[in-house]
Amino acid sequence: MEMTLRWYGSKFDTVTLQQIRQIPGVTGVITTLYDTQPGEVWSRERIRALKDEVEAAGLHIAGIESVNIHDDIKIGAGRRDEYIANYIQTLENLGLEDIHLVCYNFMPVFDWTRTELARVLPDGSTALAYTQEAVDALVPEKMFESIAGDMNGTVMPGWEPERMARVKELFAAYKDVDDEKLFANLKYFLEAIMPVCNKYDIKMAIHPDDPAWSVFGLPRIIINEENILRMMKMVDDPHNGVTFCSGSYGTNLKNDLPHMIRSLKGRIHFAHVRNLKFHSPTNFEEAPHPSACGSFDMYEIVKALYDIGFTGPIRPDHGRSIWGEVAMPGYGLYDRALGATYIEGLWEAIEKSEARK
Ligand SMILES: [Mn+2]
Repeated sequence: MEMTLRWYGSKFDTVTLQQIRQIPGVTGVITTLYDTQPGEVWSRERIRALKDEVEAAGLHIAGIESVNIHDDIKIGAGRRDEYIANYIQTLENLGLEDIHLVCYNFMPVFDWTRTELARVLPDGSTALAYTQEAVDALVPEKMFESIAGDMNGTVMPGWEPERMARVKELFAAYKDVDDEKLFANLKYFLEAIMPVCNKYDIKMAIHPDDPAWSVFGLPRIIINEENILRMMKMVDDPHNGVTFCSGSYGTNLKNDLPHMIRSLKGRIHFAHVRNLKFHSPTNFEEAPHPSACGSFDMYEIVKALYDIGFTGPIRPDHGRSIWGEVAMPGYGLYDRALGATYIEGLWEAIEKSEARK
């Protein structure tokens, strides 16, 4: 595995490449052109400039998170074929710049959903949190308003104000899309992009829906082992792979995370490793990474990744806000740095104990 950190670019991120470089063991970043819109072609020049900037700081681009998918592709309507052609062009440009990993998601309307961005924990730190009760009490158009005040002036991925202004319209566009239709539209998209992925060896890594169940009546398909294995089979190409995100699949306590990892051997291209602490099955917060701080056995998760021979990038996922840091919620420096070194420690211990057997 390679330890990485997500970085939104110097115009958007409160964390600098120089700071990331000083986290022990971190050699790469997972980044994006954050100011591009879904459906837009990423130019080679802009990709090259991003790469040069990262490399000048002594790091490299380990992958892109995300190249977002236009809603027309997910809905299977409108200008879908034009947007797929643009997506293929973007993949080609990434391939020409020697970038071989792309994370994306196929969630309708909302990306990840949290109901609090700064739940105060007993130690005074703050974390993102979710309760189903809070979602049930909201109409979707109010979702953005309810959390916008806690964004610390940042723009959060999937929650761009321009997009949220169109929420009502988007809901109407998805009204005939159920799980089966969404699967079919995902298959159509993947079949169209696999040739360019094969040509440039670009690993596509779908991120799970978060939380891993339907919110506001919208279809959600990347939520459990059965569905993700269905997706792997429906386009059976190693470039059609997975971002294994423990904190997203883990929102549903029925998901056996180590078992899922083992069942996806060869298809996990990227891993987000993080812990959650549950107060009830539908009330949880994003905990510090160590097992002792949350509900997951992080050793078992990392061990499963080790056992399947995982060689891709890992990143610590959302961190808490600690030590007074003001950053994009979930994406401060300090707690993610602690998470990175903790995961590295688990990995080293597993590797050495396995070597001595
Ligand atoms: Mn994730």
